Amino acid sequence: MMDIGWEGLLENERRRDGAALEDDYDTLARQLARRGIDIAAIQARASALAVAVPSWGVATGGTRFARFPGPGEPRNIFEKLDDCAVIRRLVTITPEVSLHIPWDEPDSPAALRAYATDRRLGFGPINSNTFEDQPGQAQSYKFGSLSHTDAAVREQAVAHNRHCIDIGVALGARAHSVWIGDGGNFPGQLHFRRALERYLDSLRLIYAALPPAWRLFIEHKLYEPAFYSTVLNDWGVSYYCARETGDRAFSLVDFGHHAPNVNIEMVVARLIQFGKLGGFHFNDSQYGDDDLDAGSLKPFQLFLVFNELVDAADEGLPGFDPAYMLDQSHNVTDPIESLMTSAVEVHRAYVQACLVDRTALAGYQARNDALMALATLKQAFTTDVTPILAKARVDAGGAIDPVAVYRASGYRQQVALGRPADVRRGGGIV
Ligand code: RM4
Ligand code: MN
Ligand code: MN
Repeated sequence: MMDIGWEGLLENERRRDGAALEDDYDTLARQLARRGIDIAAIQARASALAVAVPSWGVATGGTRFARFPGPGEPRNIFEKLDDCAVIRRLVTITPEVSLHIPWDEPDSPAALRAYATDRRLGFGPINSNTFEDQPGQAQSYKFGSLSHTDAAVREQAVAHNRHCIDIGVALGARAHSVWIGDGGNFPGQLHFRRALERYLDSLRLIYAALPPAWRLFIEHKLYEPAFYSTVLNDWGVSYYCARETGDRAFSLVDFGHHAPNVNIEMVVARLIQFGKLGGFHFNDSQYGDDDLDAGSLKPFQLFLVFNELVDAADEGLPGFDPAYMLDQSHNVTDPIESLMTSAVEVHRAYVQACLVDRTALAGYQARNDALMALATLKQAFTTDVTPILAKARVDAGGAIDPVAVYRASGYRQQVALGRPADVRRGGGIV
């Protein structure tokens, strides 16, 4: 890895800002103690959170119109892991990378695993890709993949997913995540029921290849790239398919994959109740699958989702173990900065949710005191938990202010010297 001298930079930061952090932390500790909350217990919970970073997220994204590559973009999966290692080093709560195959297909999974281990990184869920054609591929996904009318296309798509699982096994991953672009642009194009049946048949074949300790995640999406109908269009269909497929098949919730204004926290609660919540792709959105930075637009929504998650965790619901991942596209920012900031915002929402006075909330709900029920949530949401997040990072060897340390390191400028600018033109989806 590039010799940046992180230890020295972090020491400097601790020397300069450590006392102020302790001061802020002690003040918050007293404030929480008055509410009957032990800050050390909250910090212990904060330290246990893990959010996977998407391999595709460390490269600059783009829109349908253009891509504006930044300096020092990673050119291959090894350089991507270098960038993920920086994120892990500074924010500490991102120990795993979620790979996209074939975008990041390793020639040698064993070599990639060793490279990751050297950088204290592991592998989160593997993501398959049957939404675009690869050079030399026998069958085209133009009209779908797992739900295609032609059995040969479905077989190819199933084989690709099985191949992803094989790679994941070699890398030490424990879950496989499937998102398909299958759908229709015109009324009449697809027989809705038949298409879903074909999808389910394909999914069962993928599930049959799942190693015993693995989980299968299926990700629904309302529209795009198909703009009239998609095969796995909403959480209800996702729940149905997960249930039909098997005990280790679960629904994955991507924040951007719903109709506008959908109550995502309630979708989450429903999936929890039905025992089928697999995990998340965190991001934020104004209009659709915008893939903006988590918590940048709707931090209260993110908090409300975590409120459901903490509620379920506190109840100790059997089998409740959602996997957390970021899924974002960074078009105008340095991807490392965006991913670090997003991980911190997810961390923040989680810790805020841990502060909810659940006994008080249950009482207000029982008495139908709507105003005080909301006030209870708002009390947690408006608590500035920044010192807890920073302390959790520092105690794990990370930064008080990850973006400031990253900027001071000159990492991007240094890697740019060895990573010539990418001059590819045209749009890029992520
Ligand atoms: C999709 C979906 C998948 C992601 C691709 C790149 O919209 O969110 O999770 O892998 O984009
Ligand atoms: Mn996603
Ligand atoms: Mn998406």
